[in-house]
Amino acid sequence: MDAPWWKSAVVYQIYPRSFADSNGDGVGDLRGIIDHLDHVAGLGVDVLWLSPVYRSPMDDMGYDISDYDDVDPLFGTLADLDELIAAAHARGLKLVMDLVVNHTSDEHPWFEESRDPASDKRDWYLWRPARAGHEPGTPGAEPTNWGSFFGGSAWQFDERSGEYYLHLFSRKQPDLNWENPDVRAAVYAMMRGWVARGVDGFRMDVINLISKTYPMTDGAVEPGQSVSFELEKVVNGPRLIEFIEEMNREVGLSEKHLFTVGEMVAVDVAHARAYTSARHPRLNMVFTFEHMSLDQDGPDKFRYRRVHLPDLKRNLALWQDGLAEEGWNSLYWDNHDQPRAVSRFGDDSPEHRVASAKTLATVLHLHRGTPFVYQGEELGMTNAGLTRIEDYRDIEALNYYAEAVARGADPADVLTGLGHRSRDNARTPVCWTDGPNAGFTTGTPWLPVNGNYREINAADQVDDPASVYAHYRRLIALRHDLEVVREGRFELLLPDDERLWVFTRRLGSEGLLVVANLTSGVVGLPVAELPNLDDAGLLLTSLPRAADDPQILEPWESRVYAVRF
Ligand code: TEU
Repeated sequence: MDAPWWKSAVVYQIYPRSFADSNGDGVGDLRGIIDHLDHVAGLGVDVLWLSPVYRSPMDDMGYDISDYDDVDPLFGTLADLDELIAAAHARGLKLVMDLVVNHTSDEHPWFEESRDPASDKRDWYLWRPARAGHEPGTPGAEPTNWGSFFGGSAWQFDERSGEYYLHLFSRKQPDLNWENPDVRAAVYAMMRGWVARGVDGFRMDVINLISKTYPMTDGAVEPGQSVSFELEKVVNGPRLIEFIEEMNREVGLSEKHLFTVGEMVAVDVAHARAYTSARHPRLNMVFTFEHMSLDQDGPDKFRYRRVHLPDLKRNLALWQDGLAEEGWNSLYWDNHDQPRAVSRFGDDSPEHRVASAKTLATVLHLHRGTPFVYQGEELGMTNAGLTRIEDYRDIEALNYYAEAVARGADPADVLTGLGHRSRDNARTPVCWTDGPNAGFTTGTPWLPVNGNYREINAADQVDDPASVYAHYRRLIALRHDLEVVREGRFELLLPDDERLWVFTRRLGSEGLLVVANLTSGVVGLPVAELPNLDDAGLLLTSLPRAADDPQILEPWESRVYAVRF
């Protein structure tokens, strides 16, 4: 049987708010995407994933949806979306929508009805009375001690009925009750509508939170915290697989060869194998967070430390091995929730920025799985460089700052943490040109344009064979051209080396050797420990020319060789 199409695909993520603004209101929109589609198609990617463009009060920048069937006027109209779908298809690109169905906005009509205890939608959300023996609405009366991902309790008191509703994210994102079959039917009907409109699949937001574990009970509280973040209480609930299979069947996801990636918090390799096994009609792949937490210093998300390279290499290798026989990996460094990889794992100084962006791309794209490229990553865009709290827009960052400062933290320290790890790092506008506002908007950008846009912009890179953009194009072409990139067995070499990232891919007697220097200094290659390089063919290098001495790697240099085993 032929491998499914998505196993050779590369996905490009668009965060519409920050991609390109066509009407001067400072916010990116659908027409802006249509205008810049050739930039994306030019990379050679196969799939576009659009972060949410549905109607939304934008409390969480569109991940709080008040109408699943319409486009928010900020982004344009349904007709614009139809045009984008057609324009993408005309270029051979598939288009995947974000599916945010763990929660809705509190301004969704379903929730507005649900607020009325007598309504037949009351049970569409998770309403609970106050903790026994407590006065409703008073501190400590929350039904459980769970914390929200965005700070504070995960329960919001509603005066009218004297009950609380669950919101694992902001209080404007109430969780849906997936136990209720009417909720599930409404979600599947909505999905079928989008498929009929021409979309080619879904990226499923926090999909492993939809099945809750009942009864809901208190979780463990870490020292220094007032609420519980015991994720096991809220992830991978007992009906998750049933719901995913039901969704697959009801929408025809597998049957229609649609693309599915499930974002999954706190998922391990064994879970991922079960969710993505080809033996069942579930999901094509999942996003894991494990490699994204290795540079977090302790339990506080905003405490950054430089990653220990062996940890990062080993984690990716663990997933490669774990899903080698069954299941499938997604591969990503950047998305709209993560700081920029070149700043966190690379070296974003002017001297090493280009080389480190290329080398991070090389190692990731030569793993087995489906690579995701987040807008601006293909240009080597860096962290935002925001230094004032007034410049942040993300609810997570703003809530964290307010809470930390109220607790007595030094505001300067808090800003340092946000500077490393906040989600706004990846949300600054795409830099298109070295002109005003980097060509993103003629108005005032909703989030400041990165100060280095004169050095890092698309106009400079698209036709420059030495650019980060050109390097991504070559990596994507290599995946399309070579079966060994798609299917070859992965083996990590020199796992303990703190400077080099070295691995092989192997398909029969054919193979690849990838060698990469993950430091800003020169490093010698321990050739005696590697496959024979004498008759190896150099397929790709991060340098503009072949190396003078093959046994030496320049700072952040990487090479891909064709080798025979
Ligand atoms: O993110 C889920 C998620 O858990 C994280 O990536 C989140 O950003 C982080 O844990 C907060 O500390 C998804 C979306 O990608 C994100 O943008 C949304 O805010 C979130 O779900 C809620 O819909």
